[in-house]
Amino acid sequence: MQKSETTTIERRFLAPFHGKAVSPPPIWLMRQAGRYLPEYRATRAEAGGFLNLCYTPKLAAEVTLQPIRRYGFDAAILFSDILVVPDALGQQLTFAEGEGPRLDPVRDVADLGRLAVSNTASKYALVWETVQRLRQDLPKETALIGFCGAPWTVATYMVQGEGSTDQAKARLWAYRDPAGFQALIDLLVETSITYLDGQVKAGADVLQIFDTWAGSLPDDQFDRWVVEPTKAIRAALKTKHPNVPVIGFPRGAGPMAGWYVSETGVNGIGCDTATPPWVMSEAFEDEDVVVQGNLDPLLLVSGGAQMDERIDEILEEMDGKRFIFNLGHGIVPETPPEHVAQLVARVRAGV
Ligand code: 1CP
Repeated sequence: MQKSETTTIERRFLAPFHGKAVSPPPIWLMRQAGRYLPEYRATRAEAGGFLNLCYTPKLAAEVTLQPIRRYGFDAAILFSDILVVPDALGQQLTFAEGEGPRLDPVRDVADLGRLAVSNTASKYALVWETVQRLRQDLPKETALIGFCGAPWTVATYMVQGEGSTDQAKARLWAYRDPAGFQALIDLLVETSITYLDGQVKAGADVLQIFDTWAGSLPDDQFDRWVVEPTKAIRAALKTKHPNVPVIGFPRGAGPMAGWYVSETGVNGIGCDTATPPWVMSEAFEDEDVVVQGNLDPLLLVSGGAQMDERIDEILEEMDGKRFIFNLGHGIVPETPPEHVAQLVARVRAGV
């Protein structure tokens, strides 16, 4: 008890989740470890491939720490990928150099027979070991974020077999055979709870659920495949770990974001690039939720006065609110590392 009280005070990242707005706001960036950093590229080469990197706790912990050493972010995010979950379930996954992920697609209920939650133990154990190492190696003032992909977004990759712009194959399965698609989603809900529970037991302070493709569904489908599964995961974790905040990132949810927050019970809402700062500031006022967002990752690439102006606009709009500064989506490989330093300095200088 005493230990958790101490850590809460030491990690200012957690203050907004305890009802306290802090100024300047805590800052971390989605995909803060990655190809824009030369030291990441070196460690990835040492690992001999992306999945090896995810499953080698020493190296995964190392790349998690790299952006913390450079920029002193208020939170580190476990280095892994949302597609570790289908891989652990038994779906064949590869990451070829310079290409996106490729999976042996699941297209119907019969294909689900190839997957099992009982397959996951050895691979999840490696991720949990990474979390354990991180909790030991991180500065004590740095919070540690664990994560998973939301069932809907993970399912879009499992069904399509690769990244896509419209998630057509998953949407069509969901529309044509909702009961069958529900079986896939239920499997993902169950295994995501196990996976996140293990991350918390290993030392994660906060969890984020990435729903990158939430915005590809119309409202009724959004309710069934985005809201309901997230609500189930959130509820199960609340029973196990009532004090561990969960941040949802339903990218592209637009006007459904408020409903997502109130229905799922998430403690933080990640706002995407298209959310106007005044909406971030006003739309969630009636909810007990921390707002996170939302600088355009491409403004971080371009940098300069335009970036500075937008940072200031976000800071001014969110001043006095329970807010965490972030991008509106993940950092891109073209980002100059010195622009990240400039962003952090500007946010830390305050409004
Ligand atoms: O070659 C490489 O080094 C691979 C590039 C890469 C990296 C650095 C991939 C492949 N994944 C990651 C790490 C990663 N992915 C993290 C690490 C922690 C961090 O620093 O933030 C996280 C949280 C993710 C999450 C992730 N993976 C998402 C959700 C967030 C988002 O950006 O939308 C998604 C959709 C993925 C799938 C994925 N993994 C990798 C790629 C290139 C993709 C996208 C594929 C596509 O849609 O085409």
